[in-house]
Amino acid sequence: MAESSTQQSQSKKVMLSAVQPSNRLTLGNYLGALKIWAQLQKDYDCIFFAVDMHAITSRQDPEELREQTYRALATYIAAGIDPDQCILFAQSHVPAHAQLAWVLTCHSYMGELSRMTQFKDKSAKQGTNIPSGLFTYPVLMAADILLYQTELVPVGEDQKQHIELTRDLAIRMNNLFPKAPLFKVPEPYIPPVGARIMSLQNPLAKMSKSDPDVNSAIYLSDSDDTILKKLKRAVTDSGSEIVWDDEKPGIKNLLTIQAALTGKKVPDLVAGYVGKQYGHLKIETAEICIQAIKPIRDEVERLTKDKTYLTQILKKGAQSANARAQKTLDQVYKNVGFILP
Ligand code: ATP
Ligand code: LTN
Repeated sequence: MAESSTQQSQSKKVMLSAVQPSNRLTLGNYLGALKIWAQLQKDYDCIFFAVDMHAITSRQDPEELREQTYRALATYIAAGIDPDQCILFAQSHVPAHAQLAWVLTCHSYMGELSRMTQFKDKSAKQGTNIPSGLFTYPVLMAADILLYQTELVPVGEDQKQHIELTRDLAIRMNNLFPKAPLFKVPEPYIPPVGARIMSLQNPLAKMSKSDPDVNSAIYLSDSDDTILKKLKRAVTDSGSEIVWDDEKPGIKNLLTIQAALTGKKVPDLVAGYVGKQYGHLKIETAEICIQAIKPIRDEVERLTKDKTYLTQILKKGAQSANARAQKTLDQVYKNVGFILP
């Protein structure tokens, strides 16, 4: 970070968030996370990273993971995150994340971790040998957040429960060591529109970058043609009227995508579709997606080729992040009774 922005950042609240580089990012990641980060970045001291350590809770191809980590970083920048104003890095470059995670693991309970719906969903898909990292994943996420005295965490709806757990752990640790609070207690920021974009193939399930059905998600790397094809094939509902109705989750999803991308209100969008068919809605949604995604896709392609530039950003980010994280970690180590080296 430039000197002036470092000084400026000291008076601002910390906003922090992250995405797993487990595949190419989706429209859901953009609307639930990246777009919001870019909108809020000016008002906060911002920290964004790629959680490569979270990604290995499911099996990853090593070369692919490295490439997706660069790509995630490039996508942040292409989506409008300013690398001169924000700290950008890879989670594995800051050892304090794993170090604090261990201390928090020793203060978290099996019961509370067993209640995490993401663990239940993902472990159900894993079969018999469930990695224990999948179980302790939310504790690593809590460490990510608490290390930087974060006040605001912009995330999609699915992460709300993990932020609740993070708050519980922060309060528990602060109460255990009451001389001086160790951690700020963070708040989630869940966007009012676009916090839960649904799968195009099953509008009752979340759009997810690790869904094996590539037609279920729009990736930010998809060509214009692919976006159009995927939206034409999107599963819609019985009937033919375009209305906002719980009985029509497929239609609701397309209207939500339009509302989140254009800033228009759902009732205004619905009013424009009186007398029109599902086909119109699909094609117009595709056009809106293409317009939003094309510039991001082109910029990601350009940036991912420039590894020198991305490496430089990662190095600078890791330096700033390590310095800030170490301060919190030292306090925690001191409080739990470790001899500081
Ligand atoms: P995976 O399938 O690998 O678990 P994911 O697509 O669910 O990945 P994450 O890396 O877990 O994405 O999430 C990154 C951010 O994107 C989080 O803030 C998450 O809440 C948000 N997000 C993920 N999917 C959606 C979605 N369908 N709609 C809105 N926000 C989403
Ligand atoms: N668990 C999140 C990714 C994540 C995260 C974080 C988000 C890891 N650490 C810290 C916000 C803040 C997910 O799966 N979406």
